[in-house]
Amino acid sequence: MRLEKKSRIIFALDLKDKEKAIKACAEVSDYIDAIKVGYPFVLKNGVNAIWEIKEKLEEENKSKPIIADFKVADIPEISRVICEEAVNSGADYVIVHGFVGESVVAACSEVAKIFVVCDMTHSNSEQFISRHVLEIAEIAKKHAFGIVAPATKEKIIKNLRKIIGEKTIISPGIKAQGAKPGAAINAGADFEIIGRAIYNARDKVKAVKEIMEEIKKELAR
Ligand code: BMP
Repeated sequence: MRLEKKSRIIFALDLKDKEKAIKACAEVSDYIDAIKVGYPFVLKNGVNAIWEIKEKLEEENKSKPIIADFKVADIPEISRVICEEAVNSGADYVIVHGFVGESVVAACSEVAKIFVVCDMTHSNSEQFISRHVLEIAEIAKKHAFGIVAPATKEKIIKNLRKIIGEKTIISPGIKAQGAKPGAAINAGADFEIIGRAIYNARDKVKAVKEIMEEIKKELAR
């Protein structure tokens, strides 16, 4: 399923409780462009639970692309198998680490549409991955559908956009990690990945609608 730019919000689903997670997806699905499913959900409920999200959304005519956030970082042969299994489990896209090198990224890209993590949002990312962000982006440019870039580092997003051209940039770090909704898009990202600020809200629809407004205002600045 294709990733289309509408609200430009990707819902980061890191809830462990399956019923709550699936309900949250159904509730906000009219206001999001994709769902990024992370380890907390998959390790708790099994990878086949991704199909349950898909089925629920299909039933309600609200299907969205699924991004499996497995941050794949194994040797090429095993990374390829992980990506294949993610696709067999219903993922439309798979997130892969770039720091492990080009052979891993290339192997994954043969079996899945991948996003490559080029840098990370947490401050300690400076210790290792951030030092190689531009080199990782060069690898992603050759093999990936897109990249993951930190909304907490707008200058890095600007630089990454120059390297990767038209490829898709998805950016986490909004609200709960300090970045303002819309700031990453203004810096060159295509989508903003948002989890806790939506799924921890008592009224999730209200929360996502407010974020949409904040993004609109930021983009109009
Ligand atoms: P939240 O909006 O709750 O902070 O969630 C952010 C999501 O993005 C989480 O699923 C996290 O695993 C992911 N993420 C991140 O926060 N920083 C990164 O550098 C890379 C990520 O994938």
